[in-house]
Amino acid sequence: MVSPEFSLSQFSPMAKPRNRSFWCLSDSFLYCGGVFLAILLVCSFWSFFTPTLNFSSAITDPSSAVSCKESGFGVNLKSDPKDLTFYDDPELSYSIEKPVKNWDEKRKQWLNHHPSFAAGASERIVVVTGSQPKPCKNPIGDHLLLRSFKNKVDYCRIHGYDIFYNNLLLHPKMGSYWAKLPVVKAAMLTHPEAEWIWWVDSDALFTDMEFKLPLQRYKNHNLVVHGWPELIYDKKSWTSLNAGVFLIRNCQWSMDLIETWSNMGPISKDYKKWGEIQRSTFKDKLFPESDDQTALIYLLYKHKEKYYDHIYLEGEFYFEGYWVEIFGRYENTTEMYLAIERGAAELRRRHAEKVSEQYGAFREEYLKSAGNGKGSWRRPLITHFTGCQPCNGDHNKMYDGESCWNGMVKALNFADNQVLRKYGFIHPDLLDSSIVSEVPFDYPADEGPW
Ligand SMILES: *[C@@H]1O[C@H](CO)[C@@H](O)[C@H](O)[C@H]1NC(C)=O
Ligand SMILES: [Mn+2]
Repeated sequence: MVSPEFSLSQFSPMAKPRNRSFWCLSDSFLYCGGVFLAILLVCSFWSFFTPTLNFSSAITDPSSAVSCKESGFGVNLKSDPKDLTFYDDPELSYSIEKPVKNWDEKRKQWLNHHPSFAAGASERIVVVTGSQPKPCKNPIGDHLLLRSFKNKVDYCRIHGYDIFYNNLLLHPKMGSYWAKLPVVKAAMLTHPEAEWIWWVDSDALFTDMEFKLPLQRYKNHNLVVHGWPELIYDKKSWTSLNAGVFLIRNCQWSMDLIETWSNMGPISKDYKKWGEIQRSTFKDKLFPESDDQTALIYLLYKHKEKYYDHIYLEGEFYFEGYWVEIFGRYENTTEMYLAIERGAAELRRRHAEKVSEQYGAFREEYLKSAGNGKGSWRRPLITHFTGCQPCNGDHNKMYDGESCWNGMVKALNFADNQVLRKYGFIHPDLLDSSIVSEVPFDYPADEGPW
């Protein structure tokens, strides 16, 4: 079968103006987050110098009593008070077939009982990804999936995000491209501490390990996808957005969306009818079955007044990018970044991996002329190997297999180089994964702070 993610057109990036606002939970924690950040800064500062201090006794407000010793990254991993929460409700179900109601209140209540998590909740992201339950048919498929998962783990470690890998069908009927919806819903319930769930397909690879999502830009929206309004409303194309990578806010609006969205899938008695409706609305759709991507486009197209203001169609950078227009540029981008570094000692300076984001921020200064998206020499945040099907190997016939597999290897090594250099090594050849060389120390003494 032709991949439903197969995408020919990734047209000119264009941002849409936005004005209306919709809130779930996010900002109620901002103030609290600020206070907590201050406490945590003090906390880590003090624990460094006076490791024996019992910090909780120094705080008068009991709700903010955080013990440095009991916390991991400032959150208390040991405390789960006896107060009842939604988890104690026998009626609550994780199943895609049972809607969740009043989720905003339930989540808020849980956070009230877990103040160390409430702090910073608005910026917290859990990345969710996965693959099929069985071994891959493609002989190199499992190796590619392993490296693809390592790529995501690397990105998450650098940015302090949690990650969940699913390799089961949580609903037997929700297979292939529909499988993510039950997982995303379950992850929302499992991670009330996270404001966002970031679904990333297994064939999508992070290729800018420093880039951080501009969450501020999405503060009035609940779903972020790579897409273009004119392709939805004028061209009526089933590739007007890509559903292989999306950021979804952990709130009731999203619960409702997932319910409506999955009811166009195989769990619906009208599954067949939805396929026909999709094909008659979006004429370039290649296959008869209803798919998740066209279903989402359909909601935006048919119920614009209901959805458009809440869904951010990110077109300003490669929120995910079509690999065919990207993979020939990795060498050029590498050269351009090296040229920048030759003139900027602060970027070449060796540093701990934990502070990588600071170097990403330094680098922004030099990337102003790089452009964004198609034709840009900026590293693309995500390169998406749509149509390559790395696991089963049934790549779309319009690509030859070699370009798919070589493209993935290049992308993986391109990304790995950004990580590996912090460990002192680098792949000199993007197509040769097994060879590494040591990164020379070239931070000139006369440019250094000493
Ligand atoms: C990389 O490509 C850009 C055009 O996008 C070009 O201006 C630049 O000279 C190229 N750099 C190298 C090192 O090839
Ligand atoms: Mn995909």
